[in-house]
Amino acid sequence: MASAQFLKIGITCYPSVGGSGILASILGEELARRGHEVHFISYGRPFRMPAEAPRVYFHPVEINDYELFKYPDYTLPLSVKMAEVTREHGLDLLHVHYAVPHATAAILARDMLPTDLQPKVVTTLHGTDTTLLGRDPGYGPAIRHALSCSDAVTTVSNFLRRETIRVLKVERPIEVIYNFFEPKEPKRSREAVRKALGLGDEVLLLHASNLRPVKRIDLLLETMTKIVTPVPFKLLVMAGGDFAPFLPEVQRLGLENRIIVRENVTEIEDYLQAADVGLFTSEMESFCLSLLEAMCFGCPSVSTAVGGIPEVAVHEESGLLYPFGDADALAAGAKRLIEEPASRSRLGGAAKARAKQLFSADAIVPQYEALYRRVCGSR
Ligand code: GMT
Repeated sequence: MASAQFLKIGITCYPSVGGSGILASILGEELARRGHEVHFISYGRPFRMPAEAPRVYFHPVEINDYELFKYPDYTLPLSVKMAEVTREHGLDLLHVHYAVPHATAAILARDMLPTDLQPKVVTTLHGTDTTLLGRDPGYGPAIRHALSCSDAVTTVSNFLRRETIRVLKVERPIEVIYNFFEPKEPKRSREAVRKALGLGDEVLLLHASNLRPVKRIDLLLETMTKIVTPVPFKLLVMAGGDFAPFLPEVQRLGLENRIIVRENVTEIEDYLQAADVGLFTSEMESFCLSLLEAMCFGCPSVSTAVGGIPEVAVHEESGLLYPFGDADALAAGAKRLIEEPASRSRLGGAAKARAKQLFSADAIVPQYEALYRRVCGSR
């Protein structure tokens, strides 16, 4: 068990490209930087987990594909690994990101251990664990149970807190701790990156997402077809996944010369600094980490005003927000920012200041530390 000042923290998340895994990775990195010991427990090394940082460890979960099982099981081996790591390293708490199946596994791990070794369990909901799976009768009751057995539950926006109470009928307290982003120094200059992308003086729009259906790439492409301006512009899609399935539609719409795709980029800062305007067309976002990442580089976004997005950027102040599905309005907003460098710089400057004030590591990580210390009580 850790000293009162520094804690031993297990973090479980999905290691693949996705907002919850990214947030969990950067949180782990920041906690270790502040002196805590951080143990990532997952089936793979989280995508943005720091390579060789002090006080950061990774414990892989082995998954067996027993013949008897039609579907491989992850929840039980995960819970066994969580219990094992807790016992061996004296973890104070398990912080799980995304409820399914991580919160259930953590509760089980805690129950497997003798009372004096039991870790506290903190569950952070990120979005579709409430907005999609929470509504599924095959998952909802299990999520609700895991939340009621957690020592603390957080959501990444007020929107998601309200939805969790409404959808899952949760009666226990839920704390909102916003996502954060701490940009690293870009490795290349803006000019070098733009040159490598084949750009001249085009205004560069940026869309970054994992391309899941909720991101509504169809609406993104439709919006692109509606931006009519004499100012040259292109769209860079930073795809967390395979963009190939969208290429036929890109061609059908005649957008092949307007769109540049980069898949599974790790040095995102290089590209963020090269972008001028973000473009996000999701039908649901509990927060939208990609929008925040753009804000950190003074890049204002044109976005749908869904879910928690209005808590991240404020319309006409630090971004432009329009109703979901309104491709005409989104295109008009993008056209305005393409044509008006002064508006870009005003909204971008405010976006950067807002990101620093509300969504930086210094603003957010102490909130998690305070929560951990509270649930760990006198430890
Ligand atoms: O992609 C993920 O890892 C999780 C995903 C989801 O669907 O739950 O993303 C959510 O978590 C991100 C980090 O907190 C948020 O920025 C995203 O807005 C949120 N996605 C949705 O709500 C659709």
